[in-house]
Amino acid sequence: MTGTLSEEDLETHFERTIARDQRIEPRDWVPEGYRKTMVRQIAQHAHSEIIGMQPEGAWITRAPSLRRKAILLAKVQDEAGHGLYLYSAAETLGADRADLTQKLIDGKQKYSSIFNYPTLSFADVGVIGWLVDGAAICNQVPLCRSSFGPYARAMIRICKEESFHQRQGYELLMTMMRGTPAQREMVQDAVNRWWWPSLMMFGPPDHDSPNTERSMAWKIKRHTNDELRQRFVDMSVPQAEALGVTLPDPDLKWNADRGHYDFGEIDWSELKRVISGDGPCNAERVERRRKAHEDGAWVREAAAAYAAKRRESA
Ligand code: BYC
Repeated sequence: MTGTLSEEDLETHFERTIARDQRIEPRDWVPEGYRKTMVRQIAQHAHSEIIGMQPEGAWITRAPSLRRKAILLAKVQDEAGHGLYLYSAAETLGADRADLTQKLIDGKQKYSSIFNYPTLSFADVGVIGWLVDGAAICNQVPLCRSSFGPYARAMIRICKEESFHQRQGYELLMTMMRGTPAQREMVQDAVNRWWWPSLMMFGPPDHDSPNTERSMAWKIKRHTNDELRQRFVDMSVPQAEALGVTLPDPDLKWNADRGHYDFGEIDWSELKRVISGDGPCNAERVERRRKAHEDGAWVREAAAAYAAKRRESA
């Protein structure tokens, strides 16, 4: 079918599909720029889910009760599942999973800046659930309407699981806030450390975001980085009040004219530093991923050998 159509016809068909708000599917012709952008975003997202297992995974052996351990194990396993759906979505665009993993390990592809910060106390597990998963939901709910079908569908399931993650984090923090003064201090300290990095998860400000315009035109992104960041701030302030913690921003205040909370200037040089590999835990995170990949080589080889044997005997 595509063989009989010119590149121009294919391009027109693609643009019309986007304009009608219909989904692009793996069988459809797409411009090379769209394919590259989608692979870039999906791969970064998949890498974030996989690397994102590390900061919380570090607390599985130190969880304070069997209940907390079971919850944390389930959550970290969910993140692995999200990574796997996303790598599968990238494969529908012709990307190769082994190649993507290699690019992550070689520092040629990015993952979310947020996972380059250390988890210093168990309160961090709660704050990651509340703020980091909360920011992820804010960013990802609109991606359920993203123009690329396999990505949008993966997002629906991921968002459902992220909602559970966010609630478990908030419930953990509520419990700690009802505890001793030392526990309340731990929560406040974790909020102080994670608030600003959570705002950075939404990416650079719109005037410094080279990909937004194109991705919005292709309906990959439905909102700009700043729009989603504002939504997250507006959502988080009443949640912080209900929890009884202070968000570490003296400029945070309701602006009746805008109908939004104003907030302080984000340290964009920190985001740049962390993205470029120089955050507090970048080297450790990538090294751990490299080792896990190498240690798992025998499993991949065994699975491939078994599949080949099955094919031969079929
Ligand atoms: N960190 O032009 P821009 C989770 C990069 S995991 C690192 O605005 P775009 C969870 C950006 O990629 C959820 N890099 O880009 C897991 C671009 O670089 P390149 C993770 C960042 O794509 C475990 C450059 O900066 N979520 O929830 O239009 C436990 C310029 O940016 C960051 C996703 O992956 C950053 N924060 O917009 C718990 C969401 N920000 O590639 C929880 C999917 C920007 O041009 N991704 N960069 O070299 C997106 O929605 C978009 O890609 C972004 C960036 C909003 C992140």
